[in-house]
Amino acid sequence: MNQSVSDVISIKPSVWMVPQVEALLDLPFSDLIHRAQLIHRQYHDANAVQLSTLISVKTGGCPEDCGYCPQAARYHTSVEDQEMLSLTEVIDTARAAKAKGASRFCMGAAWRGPKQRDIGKISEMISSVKALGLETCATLGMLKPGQADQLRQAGLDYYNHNLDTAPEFYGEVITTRDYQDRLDTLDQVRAAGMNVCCGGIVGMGESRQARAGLIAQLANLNPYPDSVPINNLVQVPGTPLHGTEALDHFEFVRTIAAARITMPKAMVRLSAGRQEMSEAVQALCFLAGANSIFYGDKLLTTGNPESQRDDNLFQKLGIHSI
Ligand code: SAM
Ligand code: DTB
Ligand code: SF4
Repeated sequence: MNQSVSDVISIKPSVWMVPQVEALLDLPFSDLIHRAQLIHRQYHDANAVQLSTLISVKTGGCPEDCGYCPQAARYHTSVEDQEMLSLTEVIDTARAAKAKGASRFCMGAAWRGPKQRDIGKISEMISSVKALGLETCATLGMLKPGQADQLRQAGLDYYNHNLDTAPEFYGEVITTRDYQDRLDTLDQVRAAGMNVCCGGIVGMGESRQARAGLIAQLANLNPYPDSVPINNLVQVPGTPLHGTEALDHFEFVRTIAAARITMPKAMVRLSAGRQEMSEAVQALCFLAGANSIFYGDKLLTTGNPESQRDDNLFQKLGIHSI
């Protein structure tokens, strides 16, 4: 082993500097996967993958300008706006997800943040889903003071709010809210006693250094997130990022491995973009330490592998769901 590889392998910093994460991403692929596997097996059942099902409870018409997002009102995509779903629709979908084996149900809304009048309806959804025996998660945008506590009281277990990318690349993607806004929402979620689900998107034209920057930001949150979704950009016609050069899949796998190494106890979620990945690439992601997926044939507005295909893949790989 050469000097730089052994240096990287021996480091377990409490604060991750961007060059240290970049050094991980630069490792020979097999060394990186080996390192990720060692950590993964120390903290997790290497053959267990957690299943979360998503539902979009309010779709499209969002005032924000996230360059990847088909739900932003200002971009002309094929997504049709949909006002808030009824409580019954949400409960029926959650019941079906549980029957198929999902353990967590995540409700997403295309908002900059919830208005106070929305919180009541969302709270009913959360408590009804929780009553089915599912873990609850919501992703509703930025939270105002007090809202995290209300969601927690309704029974919310996880709040998803992504940093999306490295600070230096962020302005290329989103201008209507800044990085600090996101960090503030995460602080409120943590202070309310909820689990933090926070990750990002790769394949948006960022550099490897920027991917390292994202991972370092996540790993340096104190404490680091309980759940870390790594999304590969789903390119949607009409969004500014449509047409971006696709990220090489090995680079995606490397990003998963870096997340696993820097955030050993977190659930690392192989998130958006699975429909464009072969089974072999997904297997590499599990090998690199991914231990959670979105399960069900739809993400929020875009496609996801059918659950039967995931069941088959798990069977081939000897993976059991949790
Ligand atoms: N509107 C809320 C917000 O942005 O905070 C919650 C929903 S938003 C759709 C949740 C996350 O989905 C985004 O932060 C982003 O990371 C991810 N996402 C959205 N569109 C995506 C796409 N086309 N490809 C990959 N990930 C995407
Ligand atoms: C996350 O990080 N990825 C999920 C979930 N959190 C809410 C959303 C992916 C959305 C992909 C594009 C769409 O389906 O609209
Ligand atoms: Fe709106 Fe969320 Fe899409 Fe950004 S990611 S445009 S905030 S729905």
